Parts: sequence; C-alpha cells; structure tokens
Amino acid sequence: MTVFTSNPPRSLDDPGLGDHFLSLVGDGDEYGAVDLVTGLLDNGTPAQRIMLDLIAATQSRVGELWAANEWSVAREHAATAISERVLAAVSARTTVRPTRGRITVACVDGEWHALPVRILGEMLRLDGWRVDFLGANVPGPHLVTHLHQTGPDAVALSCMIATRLPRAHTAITACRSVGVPVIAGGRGFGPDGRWAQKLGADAWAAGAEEAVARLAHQWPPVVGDPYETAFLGDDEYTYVVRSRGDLVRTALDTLAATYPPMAAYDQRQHDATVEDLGHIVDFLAASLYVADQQIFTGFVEWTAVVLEARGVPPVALQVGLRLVKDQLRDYPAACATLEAGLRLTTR
Ligand code: B12
Repeated sequence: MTVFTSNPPRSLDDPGLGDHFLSLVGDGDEYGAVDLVTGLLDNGTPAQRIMLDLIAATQSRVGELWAANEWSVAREHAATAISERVLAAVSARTTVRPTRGRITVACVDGEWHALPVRILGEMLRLDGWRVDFLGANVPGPHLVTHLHQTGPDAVALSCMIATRLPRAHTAITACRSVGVPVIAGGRGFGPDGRWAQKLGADAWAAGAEEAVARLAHQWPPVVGDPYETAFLGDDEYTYVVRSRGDLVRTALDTLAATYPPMAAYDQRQHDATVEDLGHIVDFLAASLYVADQQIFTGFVEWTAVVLEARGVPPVALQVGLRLVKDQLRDYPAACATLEAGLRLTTR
C-alpha cells in the first residue's frame, strides 16, 4: 500500500489513494483524512469528485469489509463518523449562492443511512439549489409540516433498506398530495428504482450525479394523480406487520425447544437471533407490500453471505425461514415468498 507521508496526494488518480484514505478512516485518523481532502481541494480537485470518488467509494468498501466480518460494527461506525466529518470539511470549503429553487432532502421514517443522501444534498447545493437537509429518520407528518413551512420545488427522499418501503410510500403520497413532487433514490428502491415507480415517486435516480442532472434539466416532472398509487398492501401484509412480535417470539420459543445448542447461547448470540428473525419478518412484509418476491429473495441471498462470513451454517437461515413460514400457513403469498427464499438456501 502507498503511504503518503512526505508527498501528499495531488489528485484522485494517484495510485493507492483510495487504500490510503480507507486506512485513515479505518484507523480513526480524522485529522489525516481531513488533511488529505484539503490537499486535494487545494490542488484543484472538484469537490463533487472527492465526495463521490473518494468518500462514497470508501464507504462502499467499508460496507464490504463489514459484510465480510473483517471490520467490526464499531469500526464501521467510527469510519462513517470520519467520512461525515470529511464531507463537512469539503462543504465548508465550497460556497455556492443558490440560483435554482429550494429542495428538501430527507431519509424516510426509520432510515438511518444519512450519509448517502447528505452527499446528494451537498452535490445539489454545489449545483445552485437551496437545500434543506433533514437527515435520518424523518417521520412523514413532520416532513409535510416542513413542506408547508418552506414550500420547496422538490423533495429528495432516500430509502437505503427495503424494509422502509411502506413508510416511503406514506411519505411519497403525502408529499405529492400537498403538490410537491418527489425524486426518490437509494438502494432500498430496488436495482433500477422499480419500487420507487410502484410507490408513485415522480422520478428516481441511481446516484447523486444522475439526480443533479435530472433536477437541472427535467424538473418539474409531469405529475400524475397522486392518489393513483396511494393504495398498496393487502390483508396478508397487514397481518404480518401486526403479528410481528408474536411471529418472532414464537419462532424463538420453538427454536429454543428444538435446537439444543441454543441453550448455550450468550446474550449477544440471543440478540443476534432475535434481530435476524425480525429481519425475516420485516423483509417479508416489505415484499408483500409491493407484491414483489425479489425484495425477499434479495434479502435471503445477502443474509446468507453475511452469515457465512460469520461462520453461521446455512441451515440456521433455513430454520429461521421455516419457523416463520410454519406460522403463516393460511397466508398463501407469504408462504410462497418464504418458500422462494427457502429454495435459495437449499441450492
Ligand atoms: C454506514 C452504514 C450504516 C450506518 C449509517 C450511518 C450514516 N450516518 O449514514 C448505520 C450503522 C446506521 C447502518 C445501519 C444499518 N445498516 Co447499513 N450500511 C452502511 C454502509 C457501510 C455505508 C452506507 C454509505 O454511506 N454508503 C455510501 C453511499 C454514498 O453509497 P451509495 O449507496 O452509492 O450512495 C448513492 C445512492 O445511494 C444514491 N442515493 C441515496 N439516497 C438517495 C436519495 C435520492 C433522492 C437520490 C436521487 C439518490 C440517493 O446517491 C448516493 C450518492 O451517489 C452500507 C454499505 C454500502 N455499500 O453502502 C451499509 C448497508 C447499506 N447497511 C446495511 C444494513 C443491513 C444495515 C442494518 C439493517 C444493519 C443492522 N443489522 O442493524 C442497519 C439498518 C438501519 C436502518 N434502519 O436504516 C446493508 C443493506 C443490505 C440490504 N439488503 O439492503 C448495507 C448495504 C451493508 C451490506 N453490505 O450489507 N448502516
């Protein structure tokens, strides 16, 4: 790995720069990381490129290292905090007076991934928008109050994890019903944003750069009837959401009674099992809500990789899926979805 001690990096093309920045955020070297980007800015690197090609790209690598169990959750949290600090340092060095309209940038209710959409907010600010950045976890009613108070031209809504899609739908419907069009983004809306369309978003963009272009050249969009896509979710979805606590508890009790090694679980293993079962139910509910099994099968594929990296045998995921399925015999769509997930674990 290149270590830039005496020769500070001059451009994003310097070999080893990405590795070096990753090691700085991974070692908690906040000042080193800020110095590095300050040097890049001084050498004329555009702030947008630093945000996307360095900060965002490094965060994706942090995610891979966490998923592979090479980095602990604490190390990922610390690295993310430094990325946020670096982003703030880049922002502080760039002033652009607003020349376009006003835009509200927010995460949906229950969505804690604020950094990706913060990068979007900064990119929009640099493109001349007046940005109101509301950050993580914005409940729908508060979002609407904010729209009434500020009258923006658009809402940029982020959903990074598909379990938040029902809440995203509520927010999209509420924004559109007060006449503010929504651009959606974040991996939670699906590989090509297909669920954003289903939930009635006026536009979707894969990343910040695409969103900046879309908002500059294709805004306001042609807005359809906000109530056309207002109703999703059926009896099965409602049942699964309402019974979440019971589904997880019963699965846990059955597991404890039928899987002797669980008796030796420590608190951490017990909590992880509760969390995993909760994820099964939450992704199932989201899948039923938008009537697309891919949300669930994608979750199963991803979880299998994460568990494997932690030495958990594939049978554990199978057992979890079966324990939830056994409780949902009267719900055909839920059973079919869980079965599709089970098939993936037995391949
Ligand atoms: C840091 C992080 C966290 C932090 C977030 C802190 C913060 N302040 O942001 C914390 C610890 C809170 C967290 C929590 C969780 N996380 Co997390 N997290 C990450 C991580 C490592 C980095 C996120 C990031 O900053 N990415 C960098 C950004 C810049 O990348 P990007 O997605 O390309 O960004 C672009 C687009 O998303 C888009 N975009 C985003 N929003 C919007 C909005 C609009 C309008 C538009 C147009 C575009 C747009 O524009 C961005 C810029 O170009 C990712 C890994 C990853 N690869 O992203 C996992 C990841 C997203 N997390 C994941 C998971 C599972 C979780 C948890 C469920 C973990 C847990 N067991 O609790 C929770 C869920 C919390 C919740 N309810 O939200 C998974 C999601 C997997 C899946 N199946 O969906 C990932 C992918 C990790 C992994 N490899 O498995 N996480």
